[in-house]
Amino acid sequence: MVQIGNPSNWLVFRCAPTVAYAAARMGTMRRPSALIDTGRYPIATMGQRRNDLVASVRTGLADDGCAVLPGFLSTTGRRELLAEALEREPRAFYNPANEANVHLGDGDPTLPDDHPRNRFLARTNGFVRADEWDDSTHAKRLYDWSPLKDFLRDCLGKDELYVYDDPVSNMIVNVQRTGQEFNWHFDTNEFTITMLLQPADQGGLFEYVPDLRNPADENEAGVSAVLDGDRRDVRTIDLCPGDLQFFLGRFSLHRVTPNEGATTRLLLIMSFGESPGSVGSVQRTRSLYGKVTDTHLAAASAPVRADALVD
Ligand SMILES: O=C(O)CCC(=O)C(=O)O
Repeated sequence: MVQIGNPSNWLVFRCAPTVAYAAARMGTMRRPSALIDTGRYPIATMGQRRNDLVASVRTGLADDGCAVLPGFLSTTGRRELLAEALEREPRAFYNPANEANVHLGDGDPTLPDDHPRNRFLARTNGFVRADEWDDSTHAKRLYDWSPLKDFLRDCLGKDELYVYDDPVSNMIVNVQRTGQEFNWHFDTNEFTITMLLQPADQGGLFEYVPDLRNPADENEAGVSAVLDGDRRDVRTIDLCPGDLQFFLGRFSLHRVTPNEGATTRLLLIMSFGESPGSVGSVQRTRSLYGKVTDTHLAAASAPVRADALVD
């Protein structure tokens, strides 16, 4: 974590109540840079300040698999991105099954009942799909903005970074209304950035266990321990609106606790990968987003993954 400083206290205090932005749009299309507080985060300008930012994120990711840049979005960015999310939130998809395992996938009848693959936990959140945003939206323009991708690539120390190729889930909003939660799980894509647009008044906290699995080891015993309530390695973050969070969700088990307040929690998620062509599995995509495309069906026979982990 970048900004927290004191690893013995992973629960960051809840931010002051934010202005409840009206959904009214400004009617003006902003440059992507206007959505970012570039005074504080000059990500598009090469130089020492950018280098320092990159170094601080790298340290957070190396130490904890997670880093936060507080107040990354400008006031305009928070307003515009929240307005777009609020407009689409009524069309979020909720899976009536209301439960999922850590792979957000099917169980396996050949494995014991207490194997992580066969342990299903409450998952009641919804998602606004990527195809709800066309290329003219602020969120999509920011996702496709090269200086942001270049900054992320440098923060990750990668030679190249690709927008996650999944047309249904590469840029989504996690919607958690009162009482809703997102169970412990791993991600398919290697790397995600999130931007909190509207927090829960109570609850709705992001929790994670860094590096619980790695490309060579699913660490089923470690996963089972967390599911059984072992909180020794659990870290909790209470994000503020406009914060940018870097997260290596393929290896760190993570969840969002139930929203215990009256305000719907809305979080924008942008996913990236080290290799092109990776998309979610047909089962997982249908279950989470209620839809698959020809791209998912075509990729099913030869999935592109950087490792052999269960999705
Ligand atoms: O809503 C969040 O903070 C986390 C979303 C999440 O778990 C994910 O993107 O996999």
